[in-house]
Amino acid sequence: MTENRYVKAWLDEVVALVKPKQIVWIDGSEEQLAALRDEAISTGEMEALDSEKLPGCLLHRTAPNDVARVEGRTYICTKNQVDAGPMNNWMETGEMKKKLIPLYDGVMADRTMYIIPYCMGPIGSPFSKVGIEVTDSIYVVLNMDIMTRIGKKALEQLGDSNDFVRGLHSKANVEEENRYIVQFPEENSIWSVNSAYGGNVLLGKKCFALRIASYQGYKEGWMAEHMLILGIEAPNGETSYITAAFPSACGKTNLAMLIPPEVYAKQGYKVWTVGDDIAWMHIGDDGRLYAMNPEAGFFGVAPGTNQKSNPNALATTRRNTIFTNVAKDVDQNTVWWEGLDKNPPEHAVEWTGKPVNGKEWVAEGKKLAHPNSRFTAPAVNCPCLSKEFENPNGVPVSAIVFGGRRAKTAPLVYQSFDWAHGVFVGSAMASETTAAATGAVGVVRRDPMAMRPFCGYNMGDYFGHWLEMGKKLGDKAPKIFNVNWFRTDEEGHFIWPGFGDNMRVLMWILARCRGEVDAVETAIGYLPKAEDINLEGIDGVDVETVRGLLSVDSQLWLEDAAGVEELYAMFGGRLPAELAKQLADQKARLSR
Ligand code: OXD
Ligand code: MN
Repeated sequence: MTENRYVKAWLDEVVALVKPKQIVWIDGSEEQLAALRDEAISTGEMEALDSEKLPGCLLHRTAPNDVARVEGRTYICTKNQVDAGPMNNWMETGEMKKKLIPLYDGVMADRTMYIIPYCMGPIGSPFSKVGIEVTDSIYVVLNMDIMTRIGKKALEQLGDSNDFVRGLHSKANVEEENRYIVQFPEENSIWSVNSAYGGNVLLGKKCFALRIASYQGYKEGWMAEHMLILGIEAPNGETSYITAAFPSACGKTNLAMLIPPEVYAKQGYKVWTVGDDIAWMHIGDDGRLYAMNPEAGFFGVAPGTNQKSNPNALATTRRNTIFTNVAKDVDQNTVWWEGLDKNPPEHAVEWTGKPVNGKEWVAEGKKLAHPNSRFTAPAVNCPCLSKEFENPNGVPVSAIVFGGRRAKTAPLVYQSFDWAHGVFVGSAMASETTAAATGAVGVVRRDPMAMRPFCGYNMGDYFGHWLEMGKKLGDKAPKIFNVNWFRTDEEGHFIWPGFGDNMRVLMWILARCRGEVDAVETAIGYLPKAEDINLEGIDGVDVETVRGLLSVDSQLWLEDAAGVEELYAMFGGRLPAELAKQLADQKARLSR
């Protein structure tokens, strides 16, 4: 399908290693994809769902040992360990290849090898980048079709260039003890083996668009971030864009697709989604920062998605969607997950494939869907998709928002003093862990810029890159904020209602960007006056509640600063001096 000599030479090496029974190039045609869907259904790899209620939708179950990203087995391999940094697992490039080659040797001898050319970002954009993923999984092909732009058009975008990411995936025997997700940023390549779960195997997503791309951005002067992108259109038709970084499963998809509360809807405000997970950001010709979503679909967490929390996401999943590890409603031939509604199907198949009485199962406190079960849905299905989604230049960013799940410390919202302080705020991010990765849930861990599992190089250098970008942007830099929707009361209940009401906070953020509202200067940054958060029509929250949500406890913040100090100590000489100074200044302000 291509005459590109770099592609051909690499594929020759791959074929010699995996020794496939058969090779199939994915051209992106609907005929080919339809045939693959039929094949997956006929082998039982996928199940077709009700053609009226969920047309074009499929259900897939992964091995029960393979349901989330495996951070412990994810590596950044470089020549020198210091270039991967202290927050990544590392092995020297050659050593890792020696370990992995036997796992790939002949692994496709009785399988078809699919070659998927794909493009991250709109076809024709100068900021898009091409990857080629080799895989032995039809599930991967069909997911990549939704999540990226695949086939001939991606090869055309590549032309005869050598600038493509080489991705080699084999599900092999899905053995946990031999599972490796390995990035070689210095070689533009990714090797993934013994997994068949989304984030480990859809190599365009976390592996390329964050880990490899963050390194490319460092080298080339742009940024790859774990951020949603949304636009708020004012009644006068002007749209302002916000990007926001939150750790996995902290509601990025919900925020990106929020429904404006009545108070704004009736005035004519609209919210548009550009992306829900990843932003590639470049400095535009006018000196502003522009964000583009490199993906073409949403790989969202299913549990908790419902008509109230995120009607746009739910609508997006009603067609041509792949569901992974959710429960099946046998009578309807549809899907169900915790939080979809209060009515689990009686006649159900739970996520590992066992037929059960769903009502009894749930009543016994057991999960019908896996907590990290997912939908893979095409962006074009989304009712609030921005008309700028395919804009080759992306959208201009007014504000960058950081946020995590913090029961106590962080207030509802605050603004950094300036860009460098904003980089400090992002670097100090922490959050309680979720089910998106294997390991304990609910433990506070530091997750700078929500990039801890996704930064493809030394995070000290990454902080330095952020500071450099700020210098280049100068007074055109977006303003930087921090939010926390997750403060809890004494009984552990969330105080802020979240979801659509988060727009009230975003409106304060945009008013700050336009210089329309003043703020209170505190030790940690600029906080809103409680009465400047619009509460018209909100349920159960008054100005006193907001005052509580905005309180800053210096003692807790000093304890938090000790956590930041520990984090910074990990980077040694690679920590930018500016950040050490920011931390010292913040501690001094808190102790005053
Ligand atoms: C995701 C994640 O799948 O962050 O987006 O885990
Ligand atoms: Mn994510």
